[in-house]
Amino acid sequence: MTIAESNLQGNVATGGSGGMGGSGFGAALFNLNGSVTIIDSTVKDNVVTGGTGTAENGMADGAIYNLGYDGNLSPEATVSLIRSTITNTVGGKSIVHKRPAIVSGGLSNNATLGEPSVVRLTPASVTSAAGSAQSFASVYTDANGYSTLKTVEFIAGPGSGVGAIWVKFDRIKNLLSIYNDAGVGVKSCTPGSAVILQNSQGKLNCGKTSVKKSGMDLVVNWSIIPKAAFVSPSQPVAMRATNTSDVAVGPVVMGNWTILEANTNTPPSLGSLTPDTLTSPFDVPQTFTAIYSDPDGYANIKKVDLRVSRTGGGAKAIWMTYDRNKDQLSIYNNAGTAVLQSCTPGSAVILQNSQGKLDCLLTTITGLDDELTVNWNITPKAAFASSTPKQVGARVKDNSNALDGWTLLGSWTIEPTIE
Ligand SMILES: [Ca+2]
Repeated sequence: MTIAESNLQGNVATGGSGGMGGSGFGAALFNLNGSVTIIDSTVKDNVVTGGTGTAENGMADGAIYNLGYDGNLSPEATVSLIRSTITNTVGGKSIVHKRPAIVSGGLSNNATLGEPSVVRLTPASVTSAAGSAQSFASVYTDANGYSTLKTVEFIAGPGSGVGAIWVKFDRIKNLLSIYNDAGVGVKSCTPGSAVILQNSQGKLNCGKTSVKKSGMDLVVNWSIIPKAAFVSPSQPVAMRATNTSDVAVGPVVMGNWTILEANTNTPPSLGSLTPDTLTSPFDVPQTFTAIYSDPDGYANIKKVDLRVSRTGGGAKAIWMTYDRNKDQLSIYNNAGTAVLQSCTPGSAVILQNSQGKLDCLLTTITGLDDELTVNWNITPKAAFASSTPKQVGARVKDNSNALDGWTLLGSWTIEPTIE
C-alpha cells in the first residue's frame, strides 16, 4: 500500500480492561500490512498506552503496529520512506511487529532509507588560471530529499584527498570546511562570511560560496581559488554526499579542471609627447602626439589622459581622456571633478570647457603592437592664455587597472595676443 501526502499524527490507542483487551496491546496505527510506501507524509506523535487487561503482551507492540507486516513475519514486508518522517512514536517497541527496534526518534527496523546521490557539476570541464577564482555549482540530492543530506563535498585533485582541494559543507551545522594537505583535519567557516579557508593547493572563499535548497536538491556554489602548486593540465573534480543515516556516495568524478599558470599583467607606461615644448597663440588649434604603451599589447590599455594645466592639477585645465574600450573621447569640467562632454573620435563634434576645445574629428587614435598613439587636436581659449607656460601631463591605465600615473611630459606657452 502507499500512503501519500498524509499526516498520520497524534493518534492514541489505550489498552482495554479485560481479557484480550490487553495492556496496551494494539496501536495508534494498526495493521498496515505488506509492503508499505510512505511518500511526502508525516507519521509522528502517535501514542500507545498500557491498559488494565490481562493479555500477556502489555505494550509489547508499537504505537504503530504492523506497518509493513504481512501477517506471517515475511521478510518481504518492508517500509519505504520517501520524503517522509516517522518520529516520536511513544510506547511499544517497533514499527514492524516483532522485529525489535527502538521507535522513539527513529526510523524503524526494516524501513528502507534513501540513498544520497550526486546529480550535476557545472562547469564539468573548465580551464582557469592559478590565483583566479573559479566557481563550481554542485547539485546533490537524497531519495528522502534535501533534509536528509548531512554533508556534501567537492574534491579537486587526487581522490585520496592528499594534495587536493577538498571542501565540505555540513548542512546540519551550516559550516563550510577545507581539508588540510594530507586530506585530514578541517578548518571551518559559515557560508557568506568574510573568511578564506586555505591549504597549500587552494582557497575556499566562504564569502562567495553560497548554499541553497532547490526542490529536493541541495545546491552549493563553491568559490575556489587554485594556487600555483595546483597548476596542472588535468585535475579530476569529484563530488560526494552523505545522508543523515551516514549512507555515503562518492567521490564520483564529475569532470576535469585544467589550471594554468597565474595570469600576469605588465603595467602600461607613458611614451613620448610631440612637441614637448611649444609656444603658440590662443584660438589656434595645435596637435600633440602622445604615445602610450603596454607590453601586453595596446589593446590591454583601458584609458589614457592628456592634461594642459597651470599647476599640474585638474582644476581650470584642459583635461582630456580617451577610453579605449568605449572608443570615447571626453573633456573634464572646469573644476576637474567630472567628465563634462564626450564624443566618438572622427565625429564632427567639438568638446569644450572654459579653457579650451578638443576637436573630435581631427583627434585620431591608432594602435600598433604595444603602442597606442593619440593625436590630440586642442584649441586653447583666450581665457587660458598667459606668458607663464602651461604644464602638459599624461597618464595611462590598463585593463588590470595598473597605472602609470600623472607625469609631466611637456610645456606649452599659450600666447595672450597674436602678433
Ligand atoms: Ca598591461
